Amino acid sequence: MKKAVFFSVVLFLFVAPALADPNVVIWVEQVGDTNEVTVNYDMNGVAGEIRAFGLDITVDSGAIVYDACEFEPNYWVYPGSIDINEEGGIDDVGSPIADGNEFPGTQPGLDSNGVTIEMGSLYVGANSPPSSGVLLSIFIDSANDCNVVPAGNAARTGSESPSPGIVFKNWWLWPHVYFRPFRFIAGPQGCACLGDVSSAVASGVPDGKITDDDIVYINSLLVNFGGRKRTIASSDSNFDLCADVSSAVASGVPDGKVTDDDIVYINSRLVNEGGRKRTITCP
Ligand SMILES: [Ca+2]
Ligand SMILES: [Ca+2]
Repeated sequence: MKKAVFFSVVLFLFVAPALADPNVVIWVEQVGDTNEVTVNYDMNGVAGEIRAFGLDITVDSGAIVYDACEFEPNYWVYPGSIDINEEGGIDDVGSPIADGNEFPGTQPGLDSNGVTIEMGSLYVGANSPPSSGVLLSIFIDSANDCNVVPAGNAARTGSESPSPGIVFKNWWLWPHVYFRPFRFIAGPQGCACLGDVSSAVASGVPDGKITDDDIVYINSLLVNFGGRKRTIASSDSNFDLCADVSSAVASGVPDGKVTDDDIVYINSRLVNEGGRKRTITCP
């Protein structure tokens, strides 16, 4: 018994300084000028300290969260919807986005002003999740600037956790959690004219008009891989805000990535005139 107490004290002395105030930070951040917002965590250098997250991410000013992706693979356990069979096998891993109709206190889900996230990890020791990183990305559709607010969802993590929405490995250290909101800036910034990315097939400098040269230039960015063109995510160094003009071949709404759909959309606007594509002058 004395040994157990001694080791607990020694463990506390070694671990506690690493968890000095502020212990854990959860924050959100817009990716450049895009409609992507990353949800980030920092365990202050203690890998694996957070065993599970139960978070609400909400937006205001009429904005909606229309997609979520790029989930941190170390937090792949989705307790709200995982389906485990009688043999203990997993029939369905489920979804990190909680069902808004499941029980009170849950955000409505995608295509609304809020989502509830449930993500847990079973990994320990050297395999523990990194001490900081991106937990997931959400995508926001908003005509106006809006606040993106992360918060703990106490109902998802139970009363044993000292901080609502977070399950700690070393709960007895009572780490503090700080949630930091972010002001999302709506609309394209730094792009005067969607679709105008180049003045010639290889320049990459906008010239105030949309022509076939812009299409050829975007096409050159989408290098073929096995016959399929790649996707340029907003985090990619080749991402060009002005090249993201559409989410589908006919939508005309940017979606935070450049794909062949953007090319098809621009092409559809350049109506053929006597076999030659027209020029669209930027406003
Ligand atoms: Ca151009
Ligand atoms: Ca696009």
